[in-house]
Amino acid sequence: MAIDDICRAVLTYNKAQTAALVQAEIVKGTEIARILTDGLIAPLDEVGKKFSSGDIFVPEMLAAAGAVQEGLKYLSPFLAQSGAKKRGTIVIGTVSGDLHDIGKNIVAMMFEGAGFEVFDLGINVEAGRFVWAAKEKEAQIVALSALLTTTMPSMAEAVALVREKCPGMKIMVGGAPITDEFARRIGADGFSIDAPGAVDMARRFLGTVD
Ligand code: B12
Repeated sequence: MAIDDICRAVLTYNKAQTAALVQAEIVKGTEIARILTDGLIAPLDEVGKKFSSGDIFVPEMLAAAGAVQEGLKYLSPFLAQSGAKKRGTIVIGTVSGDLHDIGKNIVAMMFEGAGFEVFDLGINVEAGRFVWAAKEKEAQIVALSALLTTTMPSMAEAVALVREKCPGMKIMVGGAPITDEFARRIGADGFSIDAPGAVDMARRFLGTVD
C-alpha cells in the first residue's frame, strides 16, 4: 500500500523517501487530497500521540514535520493551482508565541487554489501585524491559526484587536485546539476544522459560492 509507505517514511523521519513516494503517487494519479490527508497529515497525528505519551521528543517531532514539508513541496502546486477568478483578499498567520505552520500553510495554499489573493504573515505574528496587513492589503478576511492551548489567548487578543481596528472585517480561526465554541466566545465569525472547510467559509463570507 503506497499511501502507507508515505506514512512510514514520515514516521521514520525520511525526507527523501517521503518526497519520492509523494511524487510516485502523483504520477500514479492518486487523488491529491488523499495523499495529503492519509499520507502526510495522518502520520503527524500519530507523532503527536507518541509525543504525548513520552515515546518521542521535540527533535523527532521536528524531523517528522520536516519530512511532511518535503512531501508538501510536491503537492503545493496542485493545492495552489487556480484557474478561478479573483475572489478577494485574505491575510493569514499563526498567532503570537506559536511556531506551528504546516496546517496554516495548507489552508493558505487552498485559499490560493480557490482564487483568493493570500498574504501570509508567517508564524509568531503579533496582533498588531494582522491589523496592519489587513489595512495595507485591503483584505476582506483575516485568518488566524493556533496549535497550542497556551497560544489560544493570543488568538483571542488578535481577534479583539482586528475587530476594534478593522470594522466589517471577517475573521476566521482554526488549528487543532480550536473549537466552534471557542471561536464564538472570542468573537470570531467562523471556525473550520480543516482547509477545505476554510475555503467554503471564505466563499460564504464574500458571497462567492459557486
Ligand atoms: C509538527 C509539530 C511540531 C513542530 C512544528 C513544525 C511546523 N513547522 O509546524 C515543532 C517541532 C516545531 C513543534 C513544537 C512544539 N510543539 Co508541536 N506539534 C506538532 C504536531 C506533531 C503536528 C502539527 C501539525 O502540523 N499537524 C498537521 C496539520 C495539517 O494540522 P493542523 O495544524 O491542525 O491544521 C489543520 C486544521 O487544524 C486546520 N487549520 C489550521 N490552521 C487553520 C487556520 C484557519 C483560519 C482555519 C479555518 C483552519 C486551520 O486546517 C489544517 C489542515 O486541515 C502536533 C500534534 C498534532 N496532532 O497536532 C504537535 C503539538 C501541536 N505540539 C505540541 C507541543 C507541546 C509543542 C511544544 C510546546 C513542544 C516543546 N516542549 O517545545 C513546541 C511549541 C513551539 C511553539 N512555540 O510553537 C502539543 C500541543 C499541546 C497543547 N496542549 O497545546 C501537540 C498537540 C503535541 C502533543 N500531542 O502534545 N511541534
